Amino acid sequence: MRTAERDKMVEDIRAARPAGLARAISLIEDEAEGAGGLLEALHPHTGGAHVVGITGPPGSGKSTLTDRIVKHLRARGSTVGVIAVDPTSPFSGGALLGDRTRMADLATDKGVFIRSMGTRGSLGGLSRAVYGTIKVLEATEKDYVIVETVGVGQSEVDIARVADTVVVVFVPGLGDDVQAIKAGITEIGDLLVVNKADLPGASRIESTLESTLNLAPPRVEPAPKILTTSAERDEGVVDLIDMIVEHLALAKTTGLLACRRRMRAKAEITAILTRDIAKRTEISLSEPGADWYERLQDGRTTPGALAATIWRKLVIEEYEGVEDENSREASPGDRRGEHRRSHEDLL
Ligand SMILES: Nc1nc2c(ncn2[C@@H]2O[C@H](COP(=O)(O)OP(=O)(O)OP(=O)(O)O)[C@@H](O)[C@H]2O)c(=O)[nH]1
Ligand SMILES: [Mg+2]
Repeated sequence: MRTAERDKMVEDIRAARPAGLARAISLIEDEAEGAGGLLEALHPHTGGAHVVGITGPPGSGKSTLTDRIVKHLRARGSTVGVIAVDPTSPFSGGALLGDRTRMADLATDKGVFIRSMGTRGSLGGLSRAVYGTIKVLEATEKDYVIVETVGVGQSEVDIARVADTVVVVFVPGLGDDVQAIKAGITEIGDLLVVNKADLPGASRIESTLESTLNLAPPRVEPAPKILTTSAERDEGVVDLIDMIVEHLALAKTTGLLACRRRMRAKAEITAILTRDIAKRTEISLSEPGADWYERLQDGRTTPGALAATIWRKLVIEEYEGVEDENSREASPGDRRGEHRRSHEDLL
């Protein structure tokens, strides 16, 4: 991607132009050429949003709750970005019809941007796309970025890595005990919401959560808070928002926020490296005529020696010309992007 093209994209994002935003997010999702450079260019404009993760079992009312939260936040004059992640969907780019329809009345509001995302490839790919999309939305100066993920195993943990505040949604009637304890969910949540409080069984799950928390080993972070909502009836939602705001304020003073942000940055750096190493390994080992397996078989090389060769190639071809932080100049250029292009020319 040329510098002028990238600058235009950054400008579109900064001005929150929906078409520009959608294009930038697609670029990031596809890990297309120029995506790395764009993220580098956006980096100085990030960090200003309160990132809220909302996770919980399928059908627990996360989207309904998010919709309500967005409306209340808009009424308060705040701007909001929403990333709805559906790990079961192979589609992306807003293909989740249910979420779209539900939030249709928000679609014309310029202070809101909603994006649905499927996983496509690996879970690692998903979190990379989510980090990138959060950055894009932060660069539009959204006050809040809400990341909604279905709680199926790893995604709950992943969300904890990206969010400043994690809301875990529970519902009556889904096998209360299993639900509460599963995946140590009470360990990752800052706020535990029992939604569908209009249905029978809500108070039972509330007390199950309380006793689970009482039995849980003490943690460094403040103990999660429990509250009930009925997203459908818009009950308890304002209290939830107040608690989300309160959580951030407390996290700022206690250093928890810095800790979460540090974790997010660390995961992002790891994701960049993991992707590049995997890519370089794939390229090296599938080169036409590559005889590494034969050499391995007859003892001329070892897996460790092959790994070292791949590592050197990575450093020379992928990162050559990318300044490390010691020699980096003040202006963040598109060296990564430029480099990627020359790297691709080599292939
Ligand atoms: N009775 C009741 N139903 C609710 C409430 N909140 C949501 N629902 C209903 O529960 C169903 C699922 O709601 P969603 O908001 O789509 O749930 P979700 O967690 O986003 O679902 P997935 O994204 O598919 O995991 C819908 O039919 C909602 O109308 C609530 O507070 N009470
Ligand atoms: Mg949903």
